Amino acid sequence: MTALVALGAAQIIAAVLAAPASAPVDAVGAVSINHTPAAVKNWAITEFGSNDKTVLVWGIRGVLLVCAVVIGVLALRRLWLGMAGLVVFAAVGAAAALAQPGAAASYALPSLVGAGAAALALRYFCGLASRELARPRASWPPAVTAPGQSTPRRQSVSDGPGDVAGPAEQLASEGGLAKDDVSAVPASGPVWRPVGPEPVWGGGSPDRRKFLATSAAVAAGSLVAYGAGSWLASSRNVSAAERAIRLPRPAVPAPPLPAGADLRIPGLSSFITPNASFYRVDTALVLPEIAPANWQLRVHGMVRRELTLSFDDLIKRPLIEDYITLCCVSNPVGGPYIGNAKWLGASLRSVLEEAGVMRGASQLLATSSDGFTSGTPIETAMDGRDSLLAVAMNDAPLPVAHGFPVRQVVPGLYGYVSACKWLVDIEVTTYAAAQGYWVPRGWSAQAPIKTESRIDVPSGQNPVSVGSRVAIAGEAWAQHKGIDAVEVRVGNGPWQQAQLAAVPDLDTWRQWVYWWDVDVSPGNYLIEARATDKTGYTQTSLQEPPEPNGATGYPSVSVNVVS
Ligand SMILES: Nc1nc2c(c(=O)[nH]1)N[C@H]1C(S)=C(S)[C@@H](COP(=O)(O)O)O[C@H]1N2
Ligand SMILES: [Mo]
Repeated sequence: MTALVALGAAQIIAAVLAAPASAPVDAVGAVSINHTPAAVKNWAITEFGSNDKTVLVWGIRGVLLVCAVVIGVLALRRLWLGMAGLVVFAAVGAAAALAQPGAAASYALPSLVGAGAAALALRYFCGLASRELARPRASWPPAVTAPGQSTPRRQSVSDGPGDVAGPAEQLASEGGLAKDDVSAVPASGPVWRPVGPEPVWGGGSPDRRKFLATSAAVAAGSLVAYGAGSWLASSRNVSAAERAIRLPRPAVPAPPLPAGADLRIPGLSSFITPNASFYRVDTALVLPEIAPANWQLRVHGMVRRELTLSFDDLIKRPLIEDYITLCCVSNPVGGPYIGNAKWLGASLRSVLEEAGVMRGASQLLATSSDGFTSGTPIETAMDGRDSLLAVAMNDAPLPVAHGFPVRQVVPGLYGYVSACKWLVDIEVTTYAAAQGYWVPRGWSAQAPIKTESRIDVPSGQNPVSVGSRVAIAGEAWAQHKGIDAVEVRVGNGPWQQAQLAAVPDLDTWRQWVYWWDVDVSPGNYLIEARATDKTGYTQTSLQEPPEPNGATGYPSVSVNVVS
């Protein structure tokens, strides 16, 4: 109960402050993301993918609930013990909020007000409960609820879609909590009827009824506050500003998309990845919402002339459009953290030339509004490839999740060293002087994308028949080098040349297909692929994990051949 009151009050304050990052759950989440050991974080990204944050937020709410039970039990013994627990709580929430990038002193407010409200609730409920405790014992222990009976109900409540299920589940567990609190109190009359779904507040003393009624009212009020707070925060977003943007025509349009770029084989990923299904990897629990009117990019450090660009300044520059395949270093062999889009943006090189990079500088340290940093080799950013300060993705303004209003995109480098989203600052520096976010966490300071391939079909789910013709197809990539060949082998048979699809330029992945006439005897077969890039390098068979600079090994799929 106390937890609900605290969260409800805190969320409202966070919304009023228009600083979602100051809400305790999100702040604690953000801090835990930044302090999670890299191994755990990598595991979370691989296990839960883009759902890793949902899991984290629910984890924090779970921990909060457990702590609330402890505080409640303590408070029943000694009120000051419970209060002390709340103080610790408020301190953790406030400290986490204050640690957010750009935090003002007011960021501590949601946690403090939340804890204050919780303290009032705690005192009130303890008063009621202790009066109840003083009552004479009747039948103890009371009839027990069959464990299986209330549980299914809770689960069915939590089965709904994320946000709707959230508070409802909390209410359900909170109901359980209140029940447990009260069950510790010897009660008179029939308390626990052996039925799950019906509420237990039937008989009992007036105090008891008052307790339960007030609990229900406070719980409902807190949930409404929590919901309203979350809604307020999300309604103050930048979607209107995003819709209002009119994108200028590119000075350098993308090369025409060749007719055969998409092989259109069922099960094969499309050549262009739609924005809605583009993978997302970042450390942001609350997506930064930056209105273009408030956006600025500062370019400083080892430059002759410091620059500050507004959004208008940026899109008035000649814009370049290009197809570029973005890839995450955490992508395992055969994995999903890769996507191809048509980007539009200002030339990063031209901005750097205007600033005048000083001799000796080696690294561009890009910083996002939420404090993430990526370190890009200056040499790569300036060697003539389409390094972009991107404002659009597939003919639409950047989605907020992909860095609105401006992000960096550099073909040929993994995202963590090149693709800073919500970009606000570029410092020209050296590798000796500064490290990007992931470098002290065990990842390489420099990370060019490795020449790799993926098999999309067959998926291996269904058997294939002897005598049939099966498409073995996928993608291969070696951004800014280009793919020269893909080979496929079945079982331990000879490597066979796959057919390559057309590509607009060297910066994208390339589809391929090998038509397999299934002429083997029934059984299980391992299909493997390997790519060769235009420098003549063939991807290695050596299996390496993503850490520290990208997974290697042949992609493979096991198929069952039947007669
Ligand atoms: N601000 C910010 N930018 C970021 C990251 C981040 O955590 N924060 N992650 C990087 C990583 S690791 C990758 S792989 C790409 C992913 O870009 P996407 O989410 O648009 O696919 O963004 C990069 N840019
Ligand atoms: Mo990444």
